[in-house]
Amino acid sequence: MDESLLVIIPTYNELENIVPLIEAVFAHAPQAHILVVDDNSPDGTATTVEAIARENSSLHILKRPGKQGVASAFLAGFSWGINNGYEILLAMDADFSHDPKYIPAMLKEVENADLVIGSRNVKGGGITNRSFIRNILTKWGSLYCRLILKCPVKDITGGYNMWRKTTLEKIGLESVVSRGYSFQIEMKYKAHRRQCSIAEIPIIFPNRAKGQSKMAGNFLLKALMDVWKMKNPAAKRAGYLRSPEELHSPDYSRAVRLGTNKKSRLIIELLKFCITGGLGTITNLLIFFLLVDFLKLWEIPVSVICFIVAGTQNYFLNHLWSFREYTDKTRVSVKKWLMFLSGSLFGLGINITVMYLLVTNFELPYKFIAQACGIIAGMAVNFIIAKLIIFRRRH
Ligand SMILES: Nc1nc2c(ncn2[C@@H]2O[C@H](COP(=O)(O)OP(=O)(O)OP(=O)(O)O)[C@@H](O)[C@H]2O)c(=O)[nH]1
Ligand SMILES: [Mg+2]
Repeated sequence: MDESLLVIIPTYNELENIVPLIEAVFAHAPQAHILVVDDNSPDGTATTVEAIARENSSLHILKRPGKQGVASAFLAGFSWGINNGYEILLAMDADFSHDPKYIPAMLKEVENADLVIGSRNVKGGGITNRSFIRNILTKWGSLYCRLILKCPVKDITGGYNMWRKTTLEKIGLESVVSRGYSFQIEMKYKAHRRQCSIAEIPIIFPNRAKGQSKMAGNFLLKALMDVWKMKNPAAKRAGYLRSPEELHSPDYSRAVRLGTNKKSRLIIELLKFCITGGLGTITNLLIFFLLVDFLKLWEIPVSVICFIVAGTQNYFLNHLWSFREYTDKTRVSVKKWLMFLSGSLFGLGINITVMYLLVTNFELPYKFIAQACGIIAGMAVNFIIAKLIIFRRRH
């Protein structure tokens, strides 16, 4: 393969990894050029790379003034590579999760493909040293995206990808709006939609050994929501399938920020609210079990205690997590806490009323259906009270 190869590595505080990684890339692909895209890492990653680049003309650095996120770093790297005439562009992380030993195999594969993915989800690939939960999320997350987008890629969230310049041009970098994990999904989905041929080769993906992760946990949750926006016709509304002219209009980025985020934010808040409610229920049951079954205390006052403790936990979790964009994290107000407990009590009232009305007025095959409807109605009322009254957005 004699087409020119550029390896693009975004960095933010990767001082511990970057030098050995550069050496490893050159060891496995001596003909390659490397572009490090650094966002002014406080640990001085850029200074170290610059020192090596002075001695080695195959190493380049793109310095940006501040942290702008990994997706934007890749896009900047791709543009730089295309403008400088590289034919093959390989994106990889700096933390050794993407082992450079796979580069020769990827190069071989890209001879007959428009995009080659270093894949954790094909036979022979996998993840090591990562928590069970993250493994499951990676596998099921990819499957979920595949089903929704009807896109056959098995590792759609992965970031170790070898692109032909022509593939990136077909996608149109200016049309890519996603950030975080969604960026990886959008790029591959667009390649698939533009009829590009996609190959996946197995890679073993170890967790990062050195340095700190910069990926926020909620990026994954956001990515799971974003896939719905990538589909037609929602995609058009959300800006995923805009024409280049529209993308360059001054109102565009604002429209995308406001338009796309509103709905997905509501869904994320609702999900977080439900998770918080579930955790509250567990706390409630645990205390009840300890006090009533172990200590043999009287059920009725214990129920009240359980309600107050679980309600308080819910209030704090919603304050700090579910609605954190609206709340001033340093200020927890007693008034709002009491309002939250009253709201929960009201929700409980709705729950019991709905359940009672259903049981007395309808012939249900199972009574728990009535209770389930009651819970949903109670939760919905609780959520509305929390969102519109207790954690209302402040201007
Ligand atoms: N230029 C630039 N690079 C970034 C930024 N955020 C992360 N990176 C780099 O992007 C790559 C991926 O980031 P990671 O923190 O490893 O994200 P991740 O692989 O999803 O998370 P872990 O599995 O926990 O490591 C690494 O090389 C980071 O240094 C950023 O804002 N700007
Ligand atoms: Mg990583």
